[in-house]
Amino acid sequence: MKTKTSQAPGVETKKTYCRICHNYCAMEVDVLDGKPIAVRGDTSDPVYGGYTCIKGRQLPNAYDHESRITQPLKKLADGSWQEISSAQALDEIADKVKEIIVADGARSIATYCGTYSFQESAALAVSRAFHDGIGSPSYYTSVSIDQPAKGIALSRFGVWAGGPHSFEGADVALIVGCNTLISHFAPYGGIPPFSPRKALNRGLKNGIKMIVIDPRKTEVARKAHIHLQVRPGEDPTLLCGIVKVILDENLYDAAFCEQFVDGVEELREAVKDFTPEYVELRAGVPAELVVEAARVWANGKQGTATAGTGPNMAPRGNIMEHLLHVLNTLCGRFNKEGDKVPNPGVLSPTGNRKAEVIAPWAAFGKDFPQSRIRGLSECCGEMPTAALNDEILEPGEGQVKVLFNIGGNPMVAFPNQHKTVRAMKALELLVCIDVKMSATAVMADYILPGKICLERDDAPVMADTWFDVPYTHYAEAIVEPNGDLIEEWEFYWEIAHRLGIELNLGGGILPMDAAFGVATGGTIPTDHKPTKFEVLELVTTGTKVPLQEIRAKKGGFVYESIECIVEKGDSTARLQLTPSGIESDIREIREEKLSTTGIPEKDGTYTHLLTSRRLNHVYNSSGQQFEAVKEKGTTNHAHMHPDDLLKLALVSGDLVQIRGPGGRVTAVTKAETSIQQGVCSLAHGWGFHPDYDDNENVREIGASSNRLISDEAEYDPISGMARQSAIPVTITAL
Ligand SMILES: Nc1nc2c(c(=O)[nH]1)N[C@H]1C(S)=C(S)[C@@H](COP(=O)(O)OP(=O)(O)OC[C@H]3O[C@@H](n4cnc5c(=O)[nH]c(N)nc54)[C@H](O)[C@@H]3O)O[C@H]1N2
Ligand SMILES: Nc1nc2c(c(=O)[nH]1)N[C@H]1C(S)=C(S)[C@@H](COP(=O)(O)OP(=O)(O)OC[C@H]3O[C@@H](n4cnc5c(=O)[nH]c(N)nc54)[C@H](O)[C@@H]3O)O[C@H]1N2
Ligand code: SF4
Ligand SMILES: [Mo]
Repeated sequence: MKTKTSQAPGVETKKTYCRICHNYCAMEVDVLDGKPIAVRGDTSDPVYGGYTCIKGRQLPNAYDHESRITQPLKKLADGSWQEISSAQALDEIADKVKEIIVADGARSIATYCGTYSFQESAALAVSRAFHDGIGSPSYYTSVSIDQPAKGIALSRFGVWAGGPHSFEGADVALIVGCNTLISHFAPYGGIPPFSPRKALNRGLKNGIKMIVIDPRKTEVARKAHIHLQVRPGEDPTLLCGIVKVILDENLYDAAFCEQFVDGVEELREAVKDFTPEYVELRAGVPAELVVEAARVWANGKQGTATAGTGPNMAPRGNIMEHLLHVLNTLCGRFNKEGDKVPNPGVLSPTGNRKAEVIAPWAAFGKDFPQSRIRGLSECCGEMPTAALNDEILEPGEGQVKVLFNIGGNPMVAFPNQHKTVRAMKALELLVCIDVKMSATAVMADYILPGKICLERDDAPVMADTWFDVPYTHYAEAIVEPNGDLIEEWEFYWEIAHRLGIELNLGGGILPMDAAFGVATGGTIPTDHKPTKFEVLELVTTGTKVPLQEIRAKKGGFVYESIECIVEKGDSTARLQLTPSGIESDIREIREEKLSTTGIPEKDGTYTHLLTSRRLNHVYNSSGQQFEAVKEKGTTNHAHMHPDDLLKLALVSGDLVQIRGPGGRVTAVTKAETSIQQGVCSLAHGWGFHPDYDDNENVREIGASSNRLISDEAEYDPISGMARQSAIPVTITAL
């Protein structure tokens, strides 16, 4: 590997990218004796230009922090932990899996891929192949408790093959509940997250008009031309109102709709009663601002309407995402014939883009594997995570008995924490791949220590088309593994090997070594365990540049030679503004009974709507253990308007009890003028679990928002997702 020698003797500087979050910032790491001693942003990187955040800068610390698990742990009958070798752990796990498949069938073996499965770039493909190999549909990821509406909406709406407009060069952007300056999350067309403040400021300098819909004056909202401070959960109402103005005032691209779109008149009929006055009453946004936002949005030429987690987690996320497609489509915000696609992807298969519609497709329902819970089914290729607890607890054929929790933390991430406790306890085998003793790992039968990113090879497979330019980066392992560690893909390979199951990655079958025995039909090479590079070659088959060449670059690189111009299309498929179910869903919103202050009566009585948010210094439940992070805060504050605190005779720092549909927690308050009265904003991923935390230690470990949430009281009928934002709660002083 090409390295630069710095002044200190023995120290080598190596290039990599951070995988603490999905932003994949390019970094330089100083390595001494196989250990990382310092990290900094790689200022020579063409996309990131040296950008990093506090979380990524903890990487040297993460390598040998006292909280790190470096040896596999097995729970003994008395509840204590025994250190064992990974070979022994894998043998025992495989034996148990075999036994349970014979007794109960393959469906009883489940995987939950959490956020760190998305950072190890082979984890998703290999775990999926394992499930296909054993024939178990019990495959779950965090997507279905994050923004499942994104996939659902596309499957019903259809997709414009030329792709959406990007933020770069746009003159308008409509951003709904997404705070990229903190989260580095940016769905298509949102603020480029790679150095987000710079990108946003550049856009503003070029005259972009930002319309931000968020109950909170967020870091992004502070930069907005128009901030619509919506009542949590009322985005569908507000977006219907905006659509109505655009249709009434003929501000839409009639020619584009004529050629490629069905349902304009049906949509006009569906939203006709969402007058600006109705929107004002219900969503709390002044009528004139609704009209102004619609005009500013529709009068732009380039720009995309996108949403983040907030409105996706509030009720009716599917309609909300659908309405964003409606807005983009009505205004023709797509790359058309002859337009340049800024980044068609480097690791993605070669292919031209056409000016045409990819027809809607079936993604859920009766033709897919059925959940045994609440009438749900597999949705967009995975089972609904919000129903996993019940799949574990509900006896009968198909009951989940084994859970592989891969880089996730169900105890704080799943809705209804009390039920999650019961479910995790009920499992016959819980295996966690983690780096620390998380609230879920503490309940495991085996904990397998994962590698941190500096210890492994990866390529940014998931982010391939997120970049603004054809950029990619192959990161090689640059430090020695600090213990008897395992990668996520490798876990599945090891278990498959012991079960005699082949792993088919689409791009080909993963090699197995000689001990595997007879290969099926002689198709599997039986001479070696694959290297990560070989696995990634199969994960990314069809790259526009050979992976070998990308690896040889050492560092991030823009492949200027990859050009993509949208070609003339030939499909007759059309985008669907009102696919089956949408009109009645919209009508149902309008028919809901409201109180005189515009609040839906079905929500009953409550004092606040609790909303989700992200904090800069932590990544969900990751990072809390580091000293530099602790200095930023050791709890997730319940942010409330100062007048709301005053009404409870409280000040910032006092304790409150929050009661929700799923349970109660104690939280530490913090006054925030940027929040409306009646709203409480609380980050998730904090607290431990009910057997361990109480009112006494909330200042040290925070409060779990999922203890407040019920997976049964209100959930999406397609994805099963619980109401995870805009939750009616009652807050009292303690
Ligand atoms: N109420 C409520 N619930 C929510 C949300 C919300 O906003 N509100 N958000 C939802 C969303 S968007 C998501 S994505 C999910 C998140 O759901 P999860 O992914 O289940 O939760 P995390 O807290 O991200 O868990 C990450 C785990 O990975 C471990 N880890 C850290 N580094 C590594 C590593 O390098 N390798 C491995 N193998 N493990 C590592 C951490 O210690 C931690 O235990 O939660 C969802 N749940
Ligand atoms: N620093 C940091 N970065 C992270 C994470 C983290 O924990 N910390 N988590 C990562 C994960 S898993 C994900 S999925 C992404 C998420 O990325 P984002 O979606 O950008 O997440 P947030 O920053 O929580 O922004 C969501 C916004 O929605 C608003 N909101 C809440 N309820 C509603 C509502 O009903 N309507 C509207 N319009 N807005 C609402 C909140 O006030 C908040 O500003 O971030 C990722 N990045
Ligand atoms: S934003 Fe921070 S945590 Fe995310 S990749 Fe960049 S440095 Fe790492
Ligand atoms: Mo997420």
